[in-house]
Amino acid sequence: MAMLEVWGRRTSSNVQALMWCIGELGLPYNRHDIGHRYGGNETPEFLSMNPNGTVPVLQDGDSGPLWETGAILRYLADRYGKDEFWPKDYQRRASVDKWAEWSKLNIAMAFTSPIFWRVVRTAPSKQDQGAIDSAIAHLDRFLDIAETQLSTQLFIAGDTFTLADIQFGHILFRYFDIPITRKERPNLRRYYDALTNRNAYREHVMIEYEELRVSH
Ligand SMILES: N[C@@H](CCC(=O)N[C@@H](CS)C(=O)NCC(=O)O)C(=O)O
Repeated sequence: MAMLEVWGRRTSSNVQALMWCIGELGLPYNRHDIGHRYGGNETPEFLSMNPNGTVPVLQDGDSGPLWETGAILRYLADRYGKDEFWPKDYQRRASVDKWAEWSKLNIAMAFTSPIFWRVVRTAPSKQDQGAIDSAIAHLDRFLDIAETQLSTQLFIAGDTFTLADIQFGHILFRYFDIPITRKERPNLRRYYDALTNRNAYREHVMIEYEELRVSH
């Protein structure tokens, strides 16, 4: 098996989703620090791999470079995932994919810029508490759906750990770590606590983010 090449800093939430997936699948990789304080994502070489200038980018052997985290995760799952992680049966797979897509759009994207950026990556003097509160209310609606889902099953798409858990769970470390108002959700908390016992989650997601903080 070829070594996966990954471009992207470990503090990027999208890189974290990818690295967590790589860790869960037990794949060999070589990661290059790119983006934010490391720069390197606007060079002609990098832009020729990803014209968006964003991380992560993945290259697997002599395949072309891949970007868009959701597409990369599906590629890895198709190629290396076991059936319980990413079912071969197209209907079961679509059911997992439904929750993966839902998580990316309604959980990860509703958390990272609207909440995490406003709380951690904005100077306290410039923070807009009204905007933060509205973003939390928006996310809450979807976390309530997850809470209901997790009240009858162990993971977000069923009783086994799937690709949907990567898309759903990768922002939960930051969600539970930053100083925001959180509704009591015992099933979500139980789910998150279980994630924190997974080695790949601890290694690739539970990463200190002080270097991203804007303090003034
Ligand atoms: N839709 C893209 C978004 C990629 C993205 O915005 N990546 C951020 C990090 S999470 C980035 O490259 N930021 C610029 C930087 O790190 O310098 C994906 O899901 O991969």
